[in-house]
Amino acid sequence: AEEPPARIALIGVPTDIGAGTRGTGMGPDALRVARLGEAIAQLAGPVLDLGNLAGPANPQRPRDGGGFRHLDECVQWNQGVHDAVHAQLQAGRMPVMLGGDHSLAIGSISAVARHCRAAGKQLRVVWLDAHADFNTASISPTGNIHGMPVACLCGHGPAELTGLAGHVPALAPADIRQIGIRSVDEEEKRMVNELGVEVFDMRFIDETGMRATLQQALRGLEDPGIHLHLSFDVDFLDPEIAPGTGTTVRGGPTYREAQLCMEMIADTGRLGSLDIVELNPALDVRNQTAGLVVDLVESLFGKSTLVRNRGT
Ligand code: 6HN
Ligand code: MN
Ligand code: MN
Ligand code: MN
Repeated sequence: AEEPPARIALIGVPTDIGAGTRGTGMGPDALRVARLGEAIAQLAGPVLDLGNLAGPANPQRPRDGGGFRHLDECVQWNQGVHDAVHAQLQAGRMPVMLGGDHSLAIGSISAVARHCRAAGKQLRVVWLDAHADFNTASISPTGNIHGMPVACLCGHGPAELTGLAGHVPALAPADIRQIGIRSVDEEEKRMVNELGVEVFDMRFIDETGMRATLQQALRGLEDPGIHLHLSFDVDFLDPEIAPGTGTTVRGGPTYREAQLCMEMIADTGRLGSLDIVELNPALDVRNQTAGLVVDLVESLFGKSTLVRNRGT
């Protein structure tokens, strides 16, 4: 019998252009070595691995006069990501980004936003991260663009990055849910609060529990007209279980909390696109963080720990 056509496409984005610490450029291959594609295929059917996108090398420059590090190179990478993601969505496949640092979410989510607008779908973004990634060049303490993607998507940033979707902003703050947040710069906090992004920070998760947090964050996803994009920054996880990333922050979700989070997202049935970002093999221990990510992605694609189906 002939193989059914692939409904899922892996896109490698081997760059650390937006990060302060080098090494996320090796993320895509570390995920392949940990057998990400095979794991997804077991659960969700044939997967097409498109290999790695190409883009400029990391020149390791300091901040420019505008406050950015590597803006031109970051724009080039994101144009490539945008085009690749848009093409896969048009072909009816779910794009899965193998990052790469988190700046690539500007390219991927702008493409998803453009696709949703044309298809009459409503976009919802769930952002799993220790950080809010809501800096602009003028308030960023580092100039690293991986700390700026959410601001860019909401229209706050340079035109080359805010305009990729063809409409500005690509994303309304009301369409974002951030979960796991525990490190936000002072000025960045003001931005997040002024724009009214829904943030389920670690204090909220501690006090409310992961289950009730996710129930709130995923509210409204029953509507079949919704496309859910998940942007999964590996530093969301507690560094005790996920050392292989550059900007670790203590006090993150445990293994089981993260797994429940993925299981509940899987239960919505709305996942339409995915970024896996900030995995840094140069900081990892025997590829264990990559292995953990594959494990969590299995839950995201429906691998269940339920012994008996309780009909939710
Ligand atoms: N990430 N808020 C810090 C900055 O440099 O803007 C850290 C950003 C980390 C970004 O992990 O995707
Ligand atoms: Mn991030
Ligand atoms: Mn982060
Ligand atoms: Mn990070």
